[in-house]
Amino acid sequence: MSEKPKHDVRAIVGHFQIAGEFLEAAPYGSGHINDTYCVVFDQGGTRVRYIFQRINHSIFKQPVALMENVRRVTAHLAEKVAGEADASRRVLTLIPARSGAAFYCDPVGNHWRVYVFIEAARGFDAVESPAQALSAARAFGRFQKMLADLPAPLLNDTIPDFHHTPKRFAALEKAIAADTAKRVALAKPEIEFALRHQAICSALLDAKLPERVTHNDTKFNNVLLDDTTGEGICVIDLDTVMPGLALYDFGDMVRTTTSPAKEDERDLSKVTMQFPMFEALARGYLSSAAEFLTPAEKKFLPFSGKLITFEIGIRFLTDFLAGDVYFKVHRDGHNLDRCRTQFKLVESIEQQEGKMSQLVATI
Ligand code: ADP
Ligand code: GN1
Ligand code: MG
Repeated sequence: MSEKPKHDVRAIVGHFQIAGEFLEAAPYGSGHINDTYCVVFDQGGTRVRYIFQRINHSIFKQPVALMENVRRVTAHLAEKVAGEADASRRVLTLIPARSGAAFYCDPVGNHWRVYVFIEAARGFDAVESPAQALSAARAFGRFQKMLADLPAPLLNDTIPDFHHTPKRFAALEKAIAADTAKRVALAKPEIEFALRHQAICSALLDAKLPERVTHNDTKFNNVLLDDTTGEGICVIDLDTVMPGLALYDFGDMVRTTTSPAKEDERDLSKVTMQFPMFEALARGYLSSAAEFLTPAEKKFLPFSGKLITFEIGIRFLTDFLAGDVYFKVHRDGHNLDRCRTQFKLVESIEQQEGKMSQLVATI
């Protein structure tokens, strides 16, 4: 806990219904969007940790509507897991603000929320074994299953057209034309790769698949794995839970949970779609989701991996060209490095897509 907090978290803590004395706060995790802090309290002589988050409101334009989603989703999931062993580690628990609301809005307009810290579990930035892939996919499939009967109304769209790949492509074309940061010349091969793949963008939308409640950001580090059992104990990062396609979630699992390399790896020889990881993902996901998926959804599982990897690749490229305005970056060229790993992975999936489809047909 050495890094200096960007915000005065000490000034925020008193606005939440937390007992005990504030001890310390430090930036936490490796998310690209929100500002996350681990905050420690002394409660009757025991150190108790909480997760404090400042919602990035330049990305999530309606934090109040977002928190309404999070409140409904966490309450629904809590009902589903009630009575199970370890229930309080299986779903995020919001700590209410002193006002009773699910968040606190500070004097400068930042929206803060607090979660119970899920102890004895952790997220990983890169997958290490097929057993981990299986656990993660099973947890995300179960997450979709538990939310299938979320009572009406529909959840709010926290980012409209989040996985509308053709619109993401149009945004890339606009960024190329504008060349705001004068970086187009630095990304010629990547731009050519993107243009060559435009034809795949609309395939999932054209397939007229059913809309469901989906997570939409099923990156491997958005599920916490139990330290002892390895089970995918808790799905986190609920900001983008909203109506979507089941395949957006499976696709992002393939993107983040098949390559041994981190998302920003510079040595592209390390980036590859490992077939045993894909097999574990497909088996894990189908162990929870087979009962509600349609045959068409199942058929598109391998393709969704290629498409979502391509989609996030063009988002990184767009952000690089726009001057790094969306994703947090920690070095020069960070978004371009991330784009390169995505496109390398797309190629690797392309080479194995036939085999991946054959496998899925046997499960
Ligand atoms: P972002 O949207 O920026 O990715 P996340 O909600 O994923 O933010 O949180 C960032 C990191 O904080 C996660 O990757 C995870 O390591 C950690 N984290 C988030 N919520 C919890 C929690 N309730 N318990 C323990 N760790 C958490
Ligand atoms: C962001 O919040 P985080 O870091 O889990 C992004 C995802 C991208 C991902 C790429 C709201 O996810 O869409 O796939 O980075 N979240 C948002 O790593 O844009
Ligand atoms: Mg996250």
